[in-house]
Amino acid sequence: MAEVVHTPRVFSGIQPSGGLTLGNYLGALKRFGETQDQGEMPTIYCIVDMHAITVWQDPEKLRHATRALTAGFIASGIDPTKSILFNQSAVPGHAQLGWIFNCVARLGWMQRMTQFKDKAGKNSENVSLGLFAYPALMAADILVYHATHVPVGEDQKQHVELTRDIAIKFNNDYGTDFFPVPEPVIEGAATRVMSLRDGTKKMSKSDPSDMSRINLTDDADTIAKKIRKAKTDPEPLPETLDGLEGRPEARNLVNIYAALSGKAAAEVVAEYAGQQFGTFKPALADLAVERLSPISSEMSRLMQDPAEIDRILAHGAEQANAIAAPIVRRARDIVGMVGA
Ligand code: AQP
Repeated sequence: MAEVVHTPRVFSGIQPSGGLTLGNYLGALKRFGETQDQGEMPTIYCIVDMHAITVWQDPEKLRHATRALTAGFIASGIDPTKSILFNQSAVPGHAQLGWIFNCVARLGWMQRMTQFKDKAGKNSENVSLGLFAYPALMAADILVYHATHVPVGEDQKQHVELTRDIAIKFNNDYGTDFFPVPEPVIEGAATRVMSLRDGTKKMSKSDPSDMSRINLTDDADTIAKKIRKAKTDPEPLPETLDGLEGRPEARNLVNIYAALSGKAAAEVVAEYAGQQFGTFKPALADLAVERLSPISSEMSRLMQDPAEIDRILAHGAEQANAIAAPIVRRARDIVGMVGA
């Protein structure tokens, strides 16, 4: 069979499962905007509300978080006239293809997903079926647009790899090359931003401790306080990156500084070599406030007009659906389903 060359296209999403964190910004949003501005490939960005409800969400809070996340995308540089920006549940193709992929993915594959194990913990009998099936829906999110490039943080690498397995199995099972096999794009100095309280745990919007993360909506004083109280060790900063070996909290703060300043982590370490955290932390706090406060004020401005946010999402959903609908139609046809 001649190999089909798929047109490069970027897709990624974020869950409205809470407020945006510095981890979401550095691992995802900042890079989404840069990819859009490079203009090499069409960019499709999604607020994945169907993923959010895999764990209980208060309906009013979910509505608010969806709009706030949309404001966060725009405030971080995603321009709805350049990228398609919409919420997942407004485009039926995600659920339609998600079901087909539930029937392609194997139970054993899903059981190996570390994020499910982490989120379910000891309570795996009691979590939703949706949480278990999440990665198959994520595969549909990506492949319903024939996306070839998926910018994500390190924590989502395994799910994109599963998407590749699903695309390959679908193509093999049905003797086709209909679906592209997408690549995870994991780049930058902060592909895994860690909790400010525990350098071995990822910074997460659903962490019960607000002190563990910097929220994009935190004001300058809160950002400075969280950085000042961030866990570190008593050693000064080393001369080279090797000196951060076994010092996860110190490494995390250096990575955050590097990602926010656009410098390499090695440069940051060289600049602050021999200095104590009492000097480094205020410098990091100033940098974080400088970078994040314009985003936070733009988010508040946008949130004053929720109807405009809804219009942006509706327009994005229309554009997304125009790409997804023919792909779903063809996938259904390949599988043997009839009808419009
Ligand atoms: N700490 C992080 N460092 C770097 N990247 C991160 N991302 C999330 N946390 C970090 C990236 O942000 C994108 C959106 O993630 P998501 O909302 O879909 O789900 P998540 O990865 O599970 O993020 P959270 O904040 O931890 O959400 P909850 O707490 O609801 O599970 C992805 O590209 C992710 O890699």
